[in-house]
Amino acid sequence: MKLPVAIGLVTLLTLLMTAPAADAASVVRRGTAATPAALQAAIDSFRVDLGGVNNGVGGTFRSGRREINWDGVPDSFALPNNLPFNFFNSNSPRGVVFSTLEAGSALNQFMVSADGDNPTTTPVRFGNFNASYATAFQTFSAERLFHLRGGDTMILTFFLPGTNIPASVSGIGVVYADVDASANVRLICFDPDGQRLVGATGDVQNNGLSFLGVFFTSPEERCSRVEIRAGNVDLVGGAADGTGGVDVIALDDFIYGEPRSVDALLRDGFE
Ligand SMILES: [Ca+2]
Ligand SMILES: [Ca+2]
Ligand SMILES: [Ca+2]
Repeated sequence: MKLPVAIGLVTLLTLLMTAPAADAASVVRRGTAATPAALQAAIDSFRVDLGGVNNGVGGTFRSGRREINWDGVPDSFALPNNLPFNFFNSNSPRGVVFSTLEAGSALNQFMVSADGDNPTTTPVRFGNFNASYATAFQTFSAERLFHLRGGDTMILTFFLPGTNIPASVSGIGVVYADVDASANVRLICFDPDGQRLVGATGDVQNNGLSFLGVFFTSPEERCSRVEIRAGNVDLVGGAADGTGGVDVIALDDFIYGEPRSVDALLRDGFE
């Protein structure tokens, strides 16, 4: 009668040894601030977490990071116009492509807020949807913000910049504007096999800025797909923030590790 127990124990040990170590090597960083200047230290610290330098636009590198602050997007791709889903792998290649979870008329549609001297005099900081948004939202980097159309959750997938070769990153951090409830800000990273590696919620800062970042300390854990939640309503609907449980949240700077292909990682021995 002892044999089945022994086999069961061996099976259990085998399962424990082979089961994926969820979140084992992930680190979550959070920060909040009433002003952009007060958030700077958290941003700089995350840049150090990722290591290397900002690799800018195009090319491919063994280390470093990419950043998107939306501020260089031309008026023609900012509100009232849409931002193409592949703008940051085509127009300005930084190895990331956007998609949405929600079906319908706004599927895979994205928008960058208007700047102060745009040709259609569209209000800044999404004030075109509801005048109160321009007060609730401030920028970390002036003067554009970002959000998807028709929903609160979007997906990022990574490629070698300017190509269709799938890639993964060592981590990602996002700046959020006007987080009123922690559950309305969320980052989830999935590995190239579609397995969820880590999920995290953000910190509240009404009318201010919140930072939420995740990165992996093990070079064998890589994030190829990121799910980002920002708010609990459709920004386009114009619902007033703070009334009836409505929490609109805008996105500012994205900071993520250099997108690298599986082949490149194998070649480098996961360096
Ligand atoms: Ca910005
Ligand atoms: Ca608010
Ligand atoms: Ca809000």
